[in-house]
Amino acid sequence: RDARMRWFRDAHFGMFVHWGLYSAAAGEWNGKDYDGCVEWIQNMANVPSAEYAAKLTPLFKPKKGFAREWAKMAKDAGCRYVIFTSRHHEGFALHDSKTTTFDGMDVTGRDLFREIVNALHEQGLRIGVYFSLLDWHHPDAYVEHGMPTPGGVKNEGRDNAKYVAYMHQQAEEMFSNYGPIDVVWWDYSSKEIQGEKWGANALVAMVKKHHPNIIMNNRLYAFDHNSEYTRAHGDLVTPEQFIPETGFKGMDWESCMTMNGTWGYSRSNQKWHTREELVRNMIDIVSKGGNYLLNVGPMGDGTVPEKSVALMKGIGDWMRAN
Ligand code: FUL
Repeated sequence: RDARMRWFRDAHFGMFVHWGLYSAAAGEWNGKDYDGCVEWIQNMANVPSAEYAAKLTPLFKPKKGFAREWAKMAKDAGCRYVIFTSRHHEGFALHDSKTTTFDGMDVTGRDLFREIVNALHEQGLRIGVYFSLLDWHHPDAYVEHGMPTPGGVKNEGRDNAKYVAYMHQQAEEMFSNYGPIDVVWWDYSSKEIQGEKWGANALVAMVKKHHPNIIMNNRLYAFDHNSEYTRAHGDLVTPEQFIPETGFKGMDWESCMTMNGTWGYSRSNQKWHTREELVRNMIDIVSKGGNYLLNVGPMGDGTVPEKSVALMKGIGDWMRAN
């Protein structure tokens, strides 16, 4: 494990990217504004998947070279790795999938996953794939036990095994067709739905077959940072929007945090942290042995908001000066 974790422990700083169809909604649905965490807009506005897809797919128009901009920005800021949302809870997958037409290739005519991976490789960055276990699009995905139900769908008649097979197939496409991948960031399990409900052992075996040295977060088997169960299964504890008092004994960890109040792009959310705050977070995290995974939420066309670009640049300047 030590050898496998070495690059990650030396990395200190990574960039998180939340980008999907929700980016094109920009935090607004039918004139109503949903302030924070707007990658959840389908859920918050309670939109059935068909309506969601019909409205957003025409608005989701990635500009040429968007991924190169991300990669260059991350590199200049001093990041060693980038983790991007290959599919978030909405279920829209960025790659070219044979399992569905709800994917990058069918919607935009481009393999967006490949564009991103290639751009990161060109900059010599390590690559992490965020992969949502939840899926608000697939008609058989589990929605009970406190899991969100956009559109008010019920679990009756849903065949979770069918969904799990589909989800595994999508994961295998991503982990077998795109060259080296360094981190897999599952998201997420609840108390009721975790581990084998996702077919976790087979999923992990598949990923490790393709990438024996991959680093895996703790959200597939559980979400409880302190449980033995979590610790036995993941390489990585993932405190979200906080910095632990003392780190996590015996585990590597990574604090993921936003620059404003949302992961996905919002036109209206302007509650930005200052560069000073972000630099202090970095110092705090790194001094306790963790990594700082700082998020940007590009717009529907892939453009990173100006304010985020400026903050990333500010961190890069600080990194070079220190
Ligand atoms: C959570 C997700 O539900 C959020 O939307 C976001 O992706 C965050 C990093 O993880 O579990």
